[in-house]
Amino acid sequence: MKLVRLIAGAFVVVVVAAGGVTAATRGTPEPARRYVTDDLGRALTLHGFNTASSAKSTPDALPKLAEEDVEREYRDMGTNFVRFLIQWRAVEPSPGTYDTKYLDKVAERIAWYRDRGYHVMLDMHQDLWGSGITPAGTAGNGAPLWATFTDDLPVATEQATWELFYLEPGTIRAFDHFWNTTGDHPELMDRYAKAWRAVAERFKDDPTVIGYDLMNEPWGGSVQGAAFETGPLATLYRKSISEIRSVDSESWIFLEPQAVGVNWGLPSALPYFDDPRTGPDRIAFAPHLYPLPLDLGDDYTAGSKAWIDRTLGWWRDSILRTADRMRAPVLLGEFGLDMTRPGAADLVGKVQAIADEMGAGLAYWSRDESPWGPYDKGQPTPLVAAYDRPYPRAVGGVPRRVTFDAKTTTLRVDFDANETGDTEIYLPAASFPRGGKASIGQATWDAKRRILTVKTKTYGLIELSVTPA
Ligand code: 9MR
Repeated sequence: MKLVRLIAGAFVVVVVAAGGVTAATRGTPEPARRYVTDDLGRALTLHGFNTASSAKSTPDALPKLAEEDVEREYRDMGTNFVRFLIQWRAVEPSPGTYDTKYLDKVAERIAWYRDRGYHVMLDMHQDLWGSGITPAGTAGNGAPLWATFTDDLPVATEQATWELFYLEPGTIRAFDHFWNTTGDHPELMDRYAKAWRAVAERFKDDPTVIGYDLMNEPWGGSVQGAAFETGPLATLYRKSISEIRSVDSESWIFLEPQAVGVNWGLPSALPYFDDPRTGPDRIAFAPHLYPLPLDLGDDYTAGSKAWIDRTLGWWRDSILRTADRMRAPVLLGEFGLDMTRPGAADLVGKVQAIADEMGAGLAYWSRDESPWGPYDKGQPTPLVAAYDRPYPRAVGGVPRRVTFDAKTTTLRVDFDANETGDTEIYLPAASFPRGGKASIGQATWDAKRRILTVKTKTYGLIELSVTPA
């Protein structure tokens, strides 16, 4: 564990240096007001969960989740979004053969979300390449065995934390083959891109599926940083975008940066990606956020709080700069922590406020039953109260500023109205027991779904305040 702290400590120094240099030279970037939009063109605030880590290891690659769980989540936290984990191993069990039964089961779960007004993003999840990196099959997940080539290089099975498996020679070799760094398996990236086409073909007409997250937490093997993001990773993204767009021109495509470093606040080098669809691009940037001091065992309390806040600031600035270069809206695809730790609920509130300020959606890691999740052993954790917050699910215009003042229980949504549709606001029972009233426009309250629909004029700046009814 000492070594881990040492390596991590060195990264902190790099983060500080990078953060300091960028702050000194470029100032704090302003959010660019780009949004993921729905079918009507309304700006969305995506607020939900990663569902679920359990899908990594179940034989059928489906999360341990029943329809009642979706219902409970909606009732308790008013979520409108899910980052739904799928696995390449299940999509393409043998090269070029796609498992339609698996995709049908995914579709069945998507229907549970549709019935409750959610948007679903499919996330092709991997950690540590795939189960084939170790003989027991318990370390990695995602890639099929037929796509796993470690060349019999070792992967030590005892690791202080799961991420350290990434540094093992066998794991690195599996990635090097995939990225065609070795030159031995040029077919693998094409297979992956075509697997995405099969998924897109299945879901292209499903309005509940808002888009596709091409790869979870990409890792470059022996090619790292900018060389990786502008090299093999960009190649994979271009191939996948092209395959997806050959069948589906509507869905959003979500791109992740290299995870190591960027998850902590270091800059990403991901370039702009052209979207071949007709009409405006639908490519979004979907980074993760795991503040390094938390990984090192600190809590969001006293001495560490200011330190964590600083790393959050660096993360925000780096992400906004990359999003600007990519001309893409931001979705925070993962953020989460052990909710039994002191200060955890404060940190969840803080990250939600940062996401609002950035105009970004958020998917908490994760929906699994555990001390990190909203429920543990059937009982709510402190996350339920922290994550049940008022937010504009869909805005009939382009938001300028969204803030919630807990002291006065006022949600403020300023936006430049357009003709896309009504604004829908979710209001929690705890702070808005009898619903809300809108300062302008005509509002209707749906008590069952806890949604206030506000019809305003369709041009000009709208300064909407919502207070308890
Ligand atoms: O929380 C997950 C942990 O239980 C697993 O052992 C680990 C390896 O599969 O993955 C964790 O989830 C990670 C996710 O897959 C990717 N982003 C970081 C998450 C938390 O570490």
